[in-house]
Amino acid sequence: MKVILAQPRGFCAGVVRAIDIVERALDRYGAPVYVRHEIVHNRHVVEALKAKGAVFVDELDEVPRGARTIFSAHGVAREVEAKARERNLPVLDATCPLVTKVHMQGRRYAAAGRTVILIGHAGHAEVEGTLGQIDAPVHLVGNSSDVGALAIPEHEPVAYITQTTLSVDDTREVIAALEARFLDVVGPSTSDICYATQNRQTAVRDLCRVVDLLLVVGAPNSSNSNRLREIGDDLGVPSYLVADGSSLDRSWFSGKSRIGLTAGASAPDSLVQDVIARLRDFARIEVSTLDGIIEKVEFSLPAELRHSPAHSEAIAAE
Ligand code: 0CH
Ligand code: SF4
Repeated sequence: MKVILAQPRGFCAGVVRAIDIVERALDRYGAPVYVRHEIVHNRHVVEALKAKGAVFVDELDEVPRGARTIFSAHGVAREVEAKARERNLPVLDATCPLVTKVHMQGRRYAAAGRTVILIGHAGHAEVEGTLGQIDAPVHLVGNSSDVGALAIPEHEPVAYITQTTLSVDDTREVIAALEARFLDVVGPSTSDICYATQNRQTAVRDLCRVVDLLLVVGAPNSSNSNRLREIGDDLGVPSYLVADGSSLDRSWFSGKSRIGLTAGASAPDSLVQDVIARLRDFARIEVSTLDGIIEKVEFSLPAELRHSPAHSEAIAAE
């Protein structure tokens, strides 16, 4: 079997930064440090950090007063920030700067008198955070049929913002529906879908032209990973979201000779290697990488952590 890897795949700059923040906080302040929500949506990453002394909580009520607390890469609502102040928690914010940019954009549109529409998936952590970062009513739409149901007059000035990890194609359709429904619509030139999401989706599309089965390494609750699997399915390539090598089912590969392999932005490379090792149990394989974009994006760390050693590469390899 040929195994062809997508380029780019795996960790994005926001995930590297978020994991570094937890690692460096542990180094600098010692265990425990508390993390609200999974730092990124990957159980292996969470378990590796837990083993080093991070304590993951769903809500800030579970954090002892005054204890060092980290917000996840997906961002939080303003009421969560307020709760942290009320409980006197020293906070390190691992919200990806590209998510923060969407918060600021939404606030700017609201301040300019526009009704803000967020394109995103109800209940997702990033969407909850973005809805709660704008001090004005925000309307959430998940797809183009939700646009028809919006209780906003057609002449009202509206602006859209988006979740960062959506399908580029689906979002284009929702924006077209908004433009058809409202007379005065503004939004970011393409959308707020981030560079990493777009690049990984383009790479999967290219990969699907040359493979007859697609494996996406990622967690079931990872939005960007799910979108990669859907692209494969939409292109008629049988596609599976797998947590690691143990998720593979030998029967999937019967009659398949070219296996595409990619990973969501929150999936460490060690899990990709684990999948490759498992494939070796099934057949003799030859591994190559399809040409694609080389990413060079890096985000700076909070000032108080800049001088501690970096660790995300170690986590990626664990
Ligand atoms: O793709 P989602 O947003 O579910 O998150 P993830 O899998 O943790 O990947 C990192 C993206 C974080 C926020 O954009
Ligand atoms: Fe940031 Fe994009 Fe990565 Fe999300 S997927 S953490 S927005 S770079």
